Amino acid sequence: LLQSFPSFGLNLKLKPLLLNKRKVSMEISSFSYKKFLHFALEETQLHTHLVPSPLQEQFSCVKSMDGKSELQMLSFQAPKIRYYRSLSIECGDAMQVLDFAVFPEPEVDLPIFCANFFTTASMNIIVLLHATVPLISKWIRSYTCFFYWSNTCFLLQLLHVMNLSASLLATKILDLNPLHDVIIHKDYKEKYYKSLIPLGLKYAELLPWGGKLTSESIRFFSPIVLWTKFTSSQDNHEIVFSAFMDYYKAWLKLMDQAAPENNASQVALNCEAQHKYLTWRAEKDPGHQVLRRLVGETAAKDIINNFLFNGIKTLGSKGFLDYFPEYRCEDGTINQKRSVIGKSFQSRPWDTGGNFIGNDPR
Ligand code: BLA
Repeated sequence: LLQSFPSFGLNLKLKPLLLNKRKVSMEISSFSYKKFLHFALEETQLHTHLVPSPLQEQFSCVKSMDGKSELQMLSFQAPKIRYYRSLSIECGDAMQVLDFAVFPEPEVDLPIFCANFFTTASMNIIVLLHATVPLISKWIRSYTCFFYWSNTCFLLQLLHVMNLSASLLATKILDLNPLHDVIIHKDYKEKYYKSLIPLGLKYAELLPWGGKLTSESIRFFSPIVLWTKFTSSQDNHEIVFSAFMDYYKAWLKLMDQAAPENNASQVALNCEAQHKYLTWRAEKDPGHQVLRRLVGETAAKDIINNFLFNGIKTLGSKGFLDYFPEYRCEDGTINQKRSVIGKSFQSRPWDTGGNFIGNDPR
C-alpha cells in the first residue's frame, strides 16, 4: 500500500504511521514461545538427566498444508518423567501456539505440568484489513486531492489503532494439573498445593481469570490454575513468561522431593488418573480444530493420539465414554460438543485459601 503512494510531500503524516507500524510488528514478532522452551529445557537439565524420547525421530517438524506455519515438536524422558513434550506452532505474525506438558512416571503421583498458550490475530481485524486496504489504495490512486488523502490517513490511523488494540488475542492456561481430583481428595490438595497458594495468588492477580470455560475442564485444574484471556501486549507476555518460570521451578522442586511409590495399587491408581486425563484431552482439547485446519484430519489425529497425549494407548484400556459417560449420545457415539453442561465459572472458583467455591460440575 505504501509503495503505491506517489510523493505528495505528505511524508510527515505517514512517518508516525510507519514508525508505529514498525513498533507493532516488533511487538508481534517478539511473541515467540521459543524462550519458554529454552528455559524449560535448561532448567530441567539442572535437576535431572533428559534423554530424547523414542518418539523424537517420528515427531519433530511438520509444515502446515498451506506452507505458512511450522509445527515444532520435542520429546524427552528422564527418571520420574515419563514424558516431556512440547508442540510449538509459529505462523508469522498471525498465530503462535505453545502446548507444553510434562507427565510423571506412574510411580509418582506428581501433578502434570501444563502450559497451553494460544495467541492469534483477531479474525475480525484480518477481514477488515483485507476488505479495506484495496479500497483505500484505489481511492489513493484515483484521487489526489487533499480531502481523500486526509480521509485515507484518518482511516489508516483508525485501522492502526484498532490493529493495536485488537490484533493479538491470547488464551493461556498454566497449571500444575492435579493427578487426583483436588475437590474430592483434600489430602492430595494439601500435599502439593498448600505451599503453592501464595504463588497462585500472586499471578492470579496479575493475570485475571479469563471468564467462562468448559465446565468439565475444572476437575482437571488445581487451585493455582491460571486461566487468562486478553489482548496481548509485551507487558503481559513478560508476566506470562515470569509465571511460566516460577510455576515450572515449583514443579521441578516437587519432582526433586517426590519419592517413587512401591504400592502396586497406588501405582495403578496413578496410571488410571493419568490415562483419564489423556483421554479427556485427546478427545476434547480446544486446540484440535486448529491442528486439523493446519495439517489435515489424519496428521492431526496422529499428532494428538501418538505425540501430544502419548500414553493413551499404553497406560489404560478404558475409552472416553467409560470415563465420561455423560457424553454418550443415544446412538452410542460420543457427543461432539466440548461440554455437555455448558460453559461456566465466570469468575475464579477458588478463594484465596485455595478452597473451591464454584458449583461442582459433577
Ligand atoms: C482455549 N484452551 C482453551 C480453553 C481452555 C483450554 C480451558 C478455554 C475454552 C474452553 O474450554 O472453554 C485448555 N482445557 C484446556 C486444558 C485442559 C482443558 C489445558 O480441559 C486440560 C485439562 N490450545 C492448544 C493448542 C491450540 C490451542 C495446541 O493447546 C491450537 C493448536 C488453541 N485453545 C485454543 C483455542 C482456544 C483455546 C483456539 C479458544 C477456542 C475456544 O474457546 O473454543
